[in-house]
Amino acid sequence: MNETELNKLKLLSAKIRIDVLKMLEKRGYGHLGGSLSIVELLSVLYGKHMKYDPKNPNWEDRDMLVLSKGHAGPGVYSTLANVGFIEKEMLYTLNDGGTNLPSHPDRMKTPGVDMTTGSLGQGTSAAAGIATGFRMLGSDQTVYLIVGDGELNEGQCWEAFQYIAHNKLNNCVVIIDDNKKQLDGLTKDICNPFCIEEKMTAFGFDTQVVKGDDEAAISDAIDKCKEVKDKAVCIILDSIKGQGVPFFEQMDANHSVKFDSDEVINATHEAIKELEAFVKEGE
Ligand SMILES: Cc1ncc(C[n+]2csc(CCOP(=O)(O)OP(=O)(O)O)c2C)c(N)n1
Ligand SMILES: [Mg+2]
Repeated sequence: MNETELNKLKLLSAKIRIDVLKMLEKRGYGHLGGSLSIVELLSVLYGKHMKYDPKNPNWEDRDMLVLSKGHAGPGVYSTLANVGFIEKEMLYTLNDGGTNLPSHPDRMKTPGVDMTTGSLGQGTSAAAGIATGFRMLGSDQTVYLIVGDGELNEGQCWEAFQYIAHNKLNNCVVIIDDNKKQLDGLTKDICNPFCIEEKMTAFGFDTQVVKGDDEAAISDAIDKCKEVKDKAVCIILDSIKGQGVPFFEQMDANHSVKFDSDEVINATHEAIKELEAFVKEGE
């Protein structure tokens, strides 16, 4: 990837991160850690790889995203606002009564949301079904599936992975956000997934591991997935829960954060200030 393209993605990552922070602060609470760990991934997907039309969200030939770890909805909403699917003001309606931005994605409510998710595990089967549909239609569309490392506790994930691998559905890019934490602690302490890379390889996937904050590496990994023929593909994101904001990276309980203390609010404002300066300099 050339420097201009990389800079464009880094700017998009910064803008997505800013809006996640702003919308959650405005709400007063929310799923911060797992939204921030996929910011660079979302930037690379929507900034470079995915085929979509914000003016026509239901365009039949689009690529699709299934955010199986649906609680990271704010990450996706912020992305959709930055690529033109929704207005930025809408971000501040998160979780309001009657909102079109529920905390977990709902494809009937939000333009650009391709699958309703939130009950962990279920998005994996939905993506497997979508990929099967694309295959049956002879379409070259791709579905990108984002799964959490804690979500791997759900047996349904492994059924879906086995199906995807067996059917060599390389039009379903399985991306596991290995941010090492789940709701209430470290994934390895709660239900150890052991080596996810070895597991996915054993399940029959062509598996790559990339740093979760490295747009160029993530993009290269997606390019490599496109070259794999006759085999399912998996990317493991070696990410950090709370990624990109040192204060939140270091916070122990950063799954759902309350913005009710000066410490949290000041750290949020400081991060937004730095990110906005980065965007200003880059544009
Ligand atoms: C079936 C189901 N059980 C429990 C929950 C509650 N829940 C929401 S997020 C979460 C932890 C998920 O951890 P992980 O997949 O690692 O997500 P991340 O670290 O990316 O936030 C849990 C248990 C849920 N949404 N669905
Ligand atoms: Mg996790």
